[in-house]
Amino acid sequence: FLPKRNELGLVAVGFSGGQCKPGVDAAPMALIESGLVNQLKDDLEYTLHYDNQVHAYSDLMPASDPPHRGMKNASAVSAVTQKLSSQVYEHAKHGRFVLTLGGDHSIAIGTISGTAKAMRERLGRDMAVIWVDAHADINTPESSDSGNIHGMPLAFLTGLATEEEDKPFGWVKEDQRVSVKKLVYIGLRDVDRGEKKILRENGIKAFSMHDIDRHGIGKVMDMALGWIGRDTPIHLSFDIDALDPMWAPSTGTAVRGGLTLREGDFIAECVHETGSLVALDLVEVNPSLEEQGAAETVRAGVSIVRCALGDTLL
Ligand code: B3U
Ligand code: MN
Ligand code: MN
Repeated sequence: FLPKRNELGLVAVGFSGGQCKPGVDAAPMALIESGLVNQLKDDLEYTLHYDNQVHAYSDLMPASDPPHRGMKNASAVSAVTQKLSSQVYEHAKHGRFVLTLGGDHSIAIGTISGTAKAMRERLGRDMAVIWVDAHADINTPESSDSGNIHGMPLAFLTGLATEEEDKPFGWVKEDQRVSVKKLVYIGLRDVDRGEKKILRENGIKAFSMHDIDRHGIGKVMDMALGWIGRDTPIHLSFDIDALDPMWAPSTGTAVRGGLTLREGDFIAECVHETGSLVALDLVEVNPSLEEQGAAETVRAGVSIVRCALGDTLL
């Protein structure tokens, strides 16, 4: 069920409406300008399917976007993720590996719904999600204190939060969802109280920074991949704030005590080695924050993507 060897679909998403800080929309261009796309073509020998544009989806922006169940920019995030879902689905349906460059983490509502549906259709299998992040991003609109949708994507993707109406997120249907049993977290260290309850009550597998300190990243990856099992397509959603601010300072909600860059790369390498990785999101790089560290944060993002796409040290 592997993606066709070296066929890569790229979607660049310049969208920041899932949170309140401008600048995260500039990340795709910064990543591409730093040479990422050329490296994937030249060093890693991918055949690229890319429409050569950073999507801002301006035509989809609503004239007004009042709060809905406490969610900020609900109509905008809904419209963007629904469109993105079909873009990602198209790539995955053709057997391409799908790389999405964000943007804030709300865009995962689009990417994961797209790949989950394509994997069900192509392989008749439920997809697993590895979510690498300082945060759990599984608040329901009601449990969220911030109202920022980048803290909620997994609630809509797992069906823990639902909507009757098509808008904002009722369009995410059963065949586009992932099971809570097939979700694995790595790197957590800033989880809201309501989210801890959600993780506990649903038996969701999570490896926090404490677990990484205790077992080491090697053992944690063995356990994470063991939980998912073989021959299960995997979507890796990588929030750059999983890395310690020492390596990735330019991100909206940096939290100290995170992964080293090498640990982040190792996670990506291990997931690549399974041969089951079908898609990668890289999100929350914000080059306008901590300007001193912007270049370094972009470099860290490039490194993670290269590792997930098969770059090796030797
Ligand atoms: N859990 C908080 C904070 C947060 C989530 N994701 C990020 N920050 N990047 C929230 O707003 O839901
Ligand atoms: Mn996140
Ligand atoms: Mn985060």
